[in-house]
Amino acid sequence: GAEPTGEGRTVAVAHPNIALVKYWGKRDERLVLPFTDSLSLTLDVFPTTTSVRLAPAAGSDTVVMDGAPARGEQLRRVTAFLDLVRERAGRRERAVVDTRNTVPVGAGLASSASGFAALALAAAAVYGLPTEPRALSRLARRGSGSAARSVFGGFVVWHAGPVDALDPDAASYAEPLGDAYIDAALVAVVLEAGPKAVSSREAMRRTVATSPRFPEWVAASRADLTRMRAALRAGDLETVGGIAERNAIGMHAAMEAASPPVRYLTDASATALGTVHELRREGVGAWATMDAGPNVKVLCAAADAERVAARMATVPGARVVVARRGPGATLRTEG
Ligand code: 2P0
Repeated sequence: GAEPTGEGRTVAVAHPNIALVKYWGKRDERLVLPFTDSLSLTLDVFPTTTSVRLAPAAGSDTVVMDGAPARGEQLRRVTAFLDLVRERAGRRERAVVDTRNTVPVGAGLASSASGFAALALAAAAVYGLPTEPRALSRLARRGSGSAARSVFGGFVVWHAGPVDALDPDAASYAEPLGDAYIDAALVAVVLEAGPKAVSSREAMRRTVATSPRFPEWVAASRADLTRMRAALRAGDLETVGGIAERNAIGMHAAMEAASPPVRYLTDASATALGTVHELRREGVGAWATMDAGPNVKVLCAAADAERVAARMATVPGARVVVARRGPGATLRTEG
């Protein structure tokens, strides 16, 4: 484990990631095991900074999120995660967690990915669990699936692991792609910063249980992953972008076919998508991806980022943020 910093606090920083081949649907809810492998890019914007310190005299955990006490489902998820860490570490002390996001929580900009990656690292360090990246990725996965990927920087693949694995928990982890030869940017088009109506957890559950399009989504996703890995190796941004855009549309089609339907995309999202298509018609390499919210992220070459951002800023109500390849989760040494 790492040395605690400051007043017995350990501080970790992690960044969000955006999937180019999406994770949508769990085959095991308790262990957070997905149906499919997914592939993402960790960003250099919107970090989450989380400090954890032990509170041996306390009877319960204290969780502060962006300066206010966490409650309800958020508090329950953090406490459940800390219970798992304590169980593995054979420890009983409660903790004080203070977490600060720089992105609106619950708005489809992956705050749970950066959040649980940072919490996993800080908590593992404080309670004396291994902080080696693969173990950390597996641990972060239990907090939130996409957090398994934010442990690493750059392009990352999260393995679902074989369905018949003897130890499925050990077989599902993320790792960085050492052979992705693309200098990409992601232009985040923030259309709405409010919390979402349906959590991605619930939306996934509903899609798996009721969408007749879920099986075709799983099959398409497998093919997308194989082809995308080859395109990343070949440095072929056009193929990467085309796969990413179709993969995202396929995920949204699967959830819109659920009952009741899950619809995250709005008229503003459609307008932003139209602008991306316009850019392509003009010969600019730009491809859209959308997650569990109305915001649109535009993949392009790093060299085109400012041009793409300027055009996306013409979408009414849009706030645009340019992101590039970001780092994995790190412990911050203070002072
Ligand atoms: C992804 N998303 O691959 C997909 C695409 C949103 C759309 O992972 O239930 O917060 O905590 O495992 O990771 C968002 O869901 O879900 C997500 P849980 P998570 O990025």
